[in-house]
Amino acid sequence: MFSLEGKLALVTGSSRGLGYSMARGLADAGAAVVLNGRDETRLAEAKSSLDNGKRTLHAKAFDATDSAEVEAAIEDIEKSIGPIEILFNNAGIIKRAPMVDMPESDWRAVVDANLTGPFLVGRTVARYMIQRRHGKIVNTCSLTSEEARNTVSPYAASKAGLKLLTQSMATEWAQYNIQVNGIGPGFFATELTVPLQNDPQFDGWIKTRTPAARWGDPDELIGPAVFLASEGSSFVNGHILYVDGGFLATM
Ligand code: GCO
Repeated sequence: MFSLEGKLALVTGSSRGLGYSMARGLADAGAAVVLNGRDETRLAEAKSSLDNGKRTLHAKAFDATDSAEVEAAIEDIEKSIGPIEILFNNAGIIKRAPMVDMPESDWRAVVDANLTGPFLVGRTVARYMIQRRHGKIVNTCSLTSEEARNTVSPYAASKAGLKLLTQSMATEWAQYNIQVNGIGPGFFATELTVPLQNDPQFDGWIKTRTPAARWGDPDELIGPAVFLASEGSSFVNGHILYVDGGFLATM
């Protein structure tokens, strides 16, 4: 029930980081995977690095926040590659600054990437999934879907919004046999968190605040991602699956 053989998955923001790891895991579970990013060169490098001769990989560069690009890209994937049966809305950015110093442009860019993008890509793909009465959508949420943290206000506000967008999608699309859920990574060692990993005080806080007493390894997201993408979660709707070493389980 956890095989993804014969399925086509689109993973936005999969040139690097958690999206890259989840894309690799979905491919190893049998899915054909369409990688996505805004930078063609970086996307081609990611596809090449993942290509081990056994994985079925495609690449489609588009900006998930641009509705015209999204609609054209999804139509092209559906026509030239195949029906998108699994969507991971993973693309996202972060800007860190105290709210009183946060440039408005940074606020708008983060909310656009982390909330408007999943809305645009999600509802465009859902139009095709609804016709087929089948689909799986997974939105990359965050610990900040539940709790705030200093200096990441637009990220937290957008990820909290993404939790309720996930529940909204589940509410409207479950009747069409589309399961929409979120995956909530805790603190993982990726490019996005390098400044935090390199901060001895923050690194020490993570290791004491997290019951597992360590940062997550991106490969540890793969099992939960495959579960949410597979028929094993056919009656799971609107759930945010936190993969956080126990961070949210404790005060
Ligand atoms: C931060 C991190 C976030 C966290 C994530 C945990 O600055 O807080 O970059 O991306 O890792 O929110 O769920």
